[in-house]
Amino acid sequence: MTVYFPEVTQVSFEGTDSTNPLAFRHYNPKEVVGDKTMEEHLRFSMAYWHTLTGAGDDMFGSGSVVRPWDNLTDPMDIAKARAYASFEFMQKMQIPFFCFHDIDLAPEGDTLRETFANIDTIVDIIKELMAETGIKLLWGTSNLFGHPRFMHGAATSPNADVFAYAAARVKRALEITKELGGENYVFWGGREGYETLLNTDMGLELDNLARFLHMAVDYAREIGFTGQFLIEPKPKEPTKHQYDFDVASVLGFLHSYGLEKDFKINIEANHATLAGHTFQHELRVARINGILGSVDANQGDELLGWDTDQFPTNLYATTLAMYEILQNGGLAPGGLNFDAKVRRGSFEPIDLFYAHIAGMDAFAHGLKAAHKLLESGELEEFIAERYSSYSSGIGEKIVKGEVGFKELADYALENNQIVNTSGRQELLENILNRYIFG
Ligand code: XUL
Ligand code: CO
Repeated sequence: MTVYFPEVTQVSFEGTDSTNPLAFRHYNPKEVVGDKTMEEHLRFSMAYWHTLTGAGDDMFGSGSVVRPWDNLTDPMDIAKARAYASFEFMQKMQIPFFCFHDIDLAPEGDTLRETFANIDTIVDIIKELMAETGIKLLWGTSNLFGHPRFMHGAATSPNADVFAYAAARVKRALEITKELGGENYVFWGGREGYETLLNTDMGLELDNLARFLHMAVDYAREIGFTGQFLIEPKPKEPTKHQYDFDVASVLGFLHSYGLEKDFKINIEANHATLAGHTFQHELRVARINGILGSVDANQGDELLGWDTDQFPTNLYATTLAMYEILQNGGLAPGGLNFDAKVRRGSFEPIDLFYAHIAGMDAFAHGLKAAHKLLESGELEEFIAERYSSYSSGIGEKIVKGEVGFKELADYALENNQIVNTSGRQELLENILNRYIFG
C-alpha cells in the first residue's frame, strides 16, 4: 500500500512538557472535560478542499504546494491518490470527520453525466476507506461557485438554466452525502449575491434562493436524508454583497420564507470578522436563537481584509468560541471543521500536519479554559447581578408585561435618582486571562 506521508507515523498527545512539534500538547481525545471526552466535544473535521485539493494559488500567483501525487498526470489517478492520502492523513492526525464539496473529489467532465461518473468512482473508494477506518462524513456540499457558468450566481442566477443545473448538482450531492452517512449538508452562498444593483432584481433572486432551499429540503425528505441542513453566512467575497451576510440576516431570511425549522447555521470565524463581527458574536446570535449548528474553524489576519482561512491559533477566540459552544450543549451533529489552509509559502506536506496540530491544540486549550470558566460561574454571577433590576420592582413588572408606557412614565416621574454600576470590563478581562493563561 502506498504511504503518502512517510515523514509522520502518528500524532499523539504528549502533554504540555513536550517539545515534539508532531505531538499534541493539549488535545487528548479520550480526556474527559465535564460531561464528555475531548473528541466528543470538539468533533474535529478536515476540509478536503484545502488539505487535498488546494494548490496554494492566490489571486496573484499560481499553485505552490508540493504533494505526494505530483508525479501523476491523469486527473482521475490524482483524485484516487488524494482519496487514499486523505484517510492516511486523518488517521495519523486522529481527525474523526471530514467535509467535502462534490468536485473536490474528482475532476469535472465535459458533461454533467461525466462529472457525476467521475465523482461516483471516488465516492466508492471513500466509502470503503470510511468503513475500514471508522472516519465519518461531517458534511457534504456542492461547489456552485467555481466554474464560469456560476458567474451570476447559482440559485440566484438570472439564467434559469443555471438554476436547473445547480439543482441537479445539489440533488446528486445530497444523494452522495446520504450514501456516505453524512450528518449535515451545508449551503454556502458562493456567488449568491450581487456585484451591482443596477442589473439586479433582488426580490426575485431572494425568492428563487428560498425556492431552491425548499426544493432541497423536499428532495432530502423524499430520499430519507435525515441529516441537519446548514447555511454558512459570509458577507462579501467573491461578490460585493452576499445575501447570507451574517447570522442575523440569515435568521431574517429563514423566517421570511418559512425555512426556520429546517436550517441551522454553520459559522465560519473568518466570515464573522469579514462581516465586522467577532467570532463569538456570531456564535452568540446563533446560540440564543437556537440555530447554532456547526463551525468552520479558522481565523483571518488582522491586517488583511479578505478571507485568509488561516488555521486557528488565537486562544482568546478559541476560548470564547468554546464558551458559547459549551453553553449550546455542544455542536453535535455539527462539529469543528478546519476550513483552513496552510500559507502559500508553507508548501511542504509536513506543513499540513503542523497546521492541524496548531488548530486542534488551540481548540483543546480553549475547551479546557472555557469549561473551567463556566464551572466557576464567575461571569454568569456577574451578569446575573448586573441585570438584577429586572428580578424585582419595576424591572420585574417590565419583564412580566405588567406595565406600559403610562405606568413607566409615572414611575420615572417619581424616581429622581438613577444609580448605575460599573460594567467592570477590565476586571472581567483579568478573570478571562486567568482562565486562559493560569
Ligand atoms: C468559502 C467557504 C466554503 C464553505 C463551503 O469561503 O467557507 O469553503 O465552507 O462551501
Ligand atoms: Co467555510
